[in-house]
Amino acid sequence: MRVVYCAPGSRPDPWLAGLRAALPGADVYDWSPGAAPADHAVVWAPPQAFADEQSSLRAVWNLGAGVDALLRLRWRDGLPLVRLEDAGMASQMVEYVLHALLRHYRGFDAYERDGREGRWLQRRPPRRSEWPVGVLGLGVLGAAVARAVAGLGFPVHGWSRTPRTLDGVKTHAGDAALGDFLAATRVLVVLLPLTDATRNLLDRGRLAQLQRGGVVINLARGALVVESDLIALLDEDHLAGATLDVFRDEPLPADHPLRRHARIAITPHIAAQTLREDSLAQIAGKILAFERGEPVTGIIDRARGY
Ligand code: NDP
Ligand code: OXD
Repeated sequence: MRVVYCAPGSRPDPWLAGLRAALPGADVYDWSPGAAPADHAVVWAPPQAFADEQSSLRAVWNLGAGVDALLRLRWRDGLPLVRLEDAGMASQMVEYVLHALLRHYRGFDAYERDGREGRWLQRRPPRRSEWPVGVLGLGVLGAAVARAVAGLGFPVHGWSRTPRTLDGVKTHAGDAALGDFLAATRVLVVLLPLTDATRNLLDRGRLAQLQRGGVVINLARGALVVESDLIALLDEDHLAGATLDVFRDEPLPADHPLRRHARIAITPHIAAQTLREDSLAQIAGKILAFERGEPVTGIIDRARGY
């Protein structure tokens, strides 16, 4: 079995070594134009030339949960494209959201500013009942986050395309339910895939439906949010803050307005990083199952876009 690796910008050696260890006997190599045709590809954001050249692939294994970059390429009809499912990302996402949520809810930014500026000021303690959290996307990552936040005693709402049931979470499904979901939400956690249906979903009209004093935590993809609308609603004091891990332009340019806004905290797309050992173990296990003719989970529905 031949396995080609293609993740431009990454250092291939540890990934190739990991794949060789996880798939003993496989011929594993890094892709460059003209490389031998492989049976399986392990990729992150490969170029179109890769998809064009590798015409014998039986499946493509994405080194991430999001497949928007993969779906921008033209692939052979019917070729299975498979994404990572959790692989150590759900617990990272939970940590990130709990940190961001508690920081906004407890007003730690204001206390840190007071500390630096010489003030000693005790504000009224917040009530969790006044800080309902809405999780957009109740998939592998969103469901883990919704459960963790509900476990802390916050009211939690969740939105998905099809109906979902989660203990401790009031769930909403489909476009018709989005308005009620937003109106019930003060802290919005975005964990939707970027698809034709979700691009620019959070524009001025929708963000304005969040409760006054709302907070946006976007961990999914930058293009889900209209950034200029988010900034306008922060400047108008409808929204109180935002924590953003993902952006339309990545790396975020050094002079970008999102970096300079006093109420926006940013991180460089690290909310849940791909863990080499966990992801290669998952992918190798699925490749072996696939080769035995067994069903594998995580195959993308190309028409749906995730
Ligand atoms: P899943 O595919 O498991 O879950 C997607 C969820 O979004 C599902 O609940 C799905 O609904 C819902 N959804 C999709 N389209 C719509 C729609 N049009 N309307 C309403 N709901 C919709 O994805 P994951 O949880 O694994 O990952 C989510 C995203 O997180 C990834 O696509 C990626 O962009 C991002 N990500 C970011 C990382 C970071 O470090 N910042 C790291 C990893 C992922 P349904 O349940 O009905 O199918
Ligand atoms: C992913 C990501 O989709 O890292 O896995 O954003």
